[in-house]
Amino acid sequence: MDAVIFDVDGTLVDSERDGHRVAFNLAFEELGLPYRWDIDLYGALLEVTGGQRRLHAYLEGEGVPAGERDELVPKLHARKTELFRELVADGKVDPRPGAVELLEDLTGAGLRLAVATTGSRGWVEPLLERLFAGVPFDPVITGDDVPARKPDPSAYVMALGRLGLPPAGALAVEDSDNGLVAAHAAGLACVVVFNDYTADQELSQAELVVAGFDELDVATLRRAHEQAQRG
Ligand code: XBP
Ligand code: MG
Repeated sequence: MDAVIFDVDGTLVDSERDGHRVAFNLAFEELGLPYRWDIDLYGALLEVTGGQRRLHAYLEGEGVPAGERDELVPKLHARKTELFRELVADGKVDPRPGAVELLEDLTGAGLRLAVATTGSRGWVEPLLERLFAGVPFDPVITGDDVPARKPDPSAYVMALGRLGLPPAGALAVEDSDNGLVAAHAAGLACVVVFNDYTADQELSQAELVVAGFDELDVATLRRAHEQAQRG
């Protein structure tokens, strides 16, 4: 194992319920739209990855015609991205407990770190700079860099390409069923650190499933990776 590739939303950071969801709602309000996503509804909407795809799917369900959606979604999403950046800058989004320590230990052990997220580069970069300053993520692959969002494997395939590694040379760390499917489809072993939104998802195919980073260290990740290689 030469590298560990991390998902961001729900994995490195608790960003969905009190971050993205809040930003989507503020954007609805600012644009004079009646929609509001409560905590439970947002959990269901998370099955569609990528903010723009999520907005399209929801607005279609609300009966908004395709032409109107095509106009509304980019506007809403651009404003939502700005609002989410403000929430991050205001300290409203935190790393998951133990994430920073694990990243430091992995770097100390000589492992390379990368990011593969379906989120947008407009907020991913400032978030990493603010919450994970000094962590040498390289590459950082975002949803803007790839043709399709998770569960499509393209973010992971691109990360491996940029690392110059075969799938057996790396491990993915994810929080969700969509992320797990994406990692496996790229040929990567995958450890899942679930959260409140993803605890009941189908995660049994993961090499290891844990509730938090306090259950993970460098040796545990190496073991999960080795077991996967032995099949
Ligand atoms: C995360 C997402 C993202 C965020 C919002 O999925 O689906 O869309 O919810 O970010 P994953 P954007 O953790 O599997 O990468 O609005 O920038 O898309
Ligand atoms: Mg995630």
